[in-house]
Amino acid sequence: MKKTIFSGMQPTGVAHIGNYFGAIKNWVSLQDEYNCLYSIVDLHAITIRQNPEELYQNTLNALALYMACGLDPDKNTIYIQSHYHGHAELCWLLSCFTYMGELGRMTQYKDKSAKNADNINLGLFAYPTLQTADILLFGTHLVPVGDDQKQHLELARDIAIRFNNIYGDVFTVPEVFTPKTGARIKSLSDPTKKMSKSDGEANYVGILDPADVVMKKFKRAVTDSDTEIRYDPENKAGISGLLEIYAAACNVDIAAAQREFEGKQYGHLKTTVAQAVIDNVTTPIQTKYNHLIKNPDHLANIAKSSAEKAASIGNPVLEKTKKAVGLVL
Ligand code: AQP
Repeated sequence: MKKTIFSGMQPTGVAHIGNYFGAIKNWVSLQDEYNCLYSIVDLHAITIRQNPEELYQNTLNALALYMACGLDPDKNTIYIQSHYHGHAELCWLLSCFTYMGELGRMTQYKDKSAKNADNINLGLFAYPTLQTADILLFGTHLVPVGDDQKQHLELARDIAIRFNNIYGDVFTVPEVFTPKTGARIKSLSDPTKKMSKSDGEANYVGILDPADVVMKKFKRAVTDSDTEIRYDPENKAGISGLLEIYAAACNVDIAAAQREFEGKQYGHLKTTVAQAVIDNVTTPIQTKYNHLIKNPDHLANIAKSSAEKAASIGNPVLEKTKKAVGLVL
């Protein structure tokens, strides 16, 4: 029996190379070895106010993007989270086993509530409980995510263990998988922070950015006033961030990336990293994406049949959970 993977991405804007290196690229590499569910987590996206037309379009586009990145819909269950009610239902059950104190300690909640001070809603606070439900619903063994999600994954494990301690072996306790290179791709405008969709255009390179835009963004990347190309995240965050992107784009380790740029100038580093991203990531993905997006009926069919498949895997776990707490089925 293959083990199960669950992971997801929010359809908030177009995915960036951080989402790709931190998550999607690894999803692709794990798709043969595991039974994989990859979701477009639209219910998570609405914890921040979204433009409805944009959310709608971004959700459909994300499906094409997942496939353009190399996810095979015949091997993986690629679906839209809100198409399967099990997520919201299990979230409610698990919210009765999540403490306010633990949710209040989540770094993402603190960051996002600071950025959206006029809309600190219950959904934003409970986001990690919904994420826990997403994962536990499918008996997930492994969750491939970027570094920023590690804290949420620890909470998911705590909730699963807490529930199992009361009711017996209901949930599989998931493990987190983060890649050696690319687990936290840095912002180009503030390399002390992670690259993020919601921090402004200049900070991220979108997977669908045209080549000239990718080049321009890298040329403007914030570095330092020194001249040495050396991997030193503490003191040279910008240069180290660029070396990480290069290593992830070329599938080499950081030491090899650093050796390649010894004695070279910052300008050379920036354009070489940009070209590696264009050649190895954005251009090949865009070619496939532009083809897939022309056939919305095909995408809709995949979304529908995948949601049915997700339900067939999730429903038995949902029932087991309801039964455990004493709900009448
Ligand atoms: N900078 C990053 N480096 C590596 N991995 C990253 N991920 C996100 N940013 C980086 C990983 O991408 C997956 C999907 O993330 P998400 O869309 O669910 O939400 P997020 O983590 O909140 O991503 P953003 O870009 O920062 O979106 P906004 O700005 O909308 O909140 C996850 O596995 C994540 O770890």
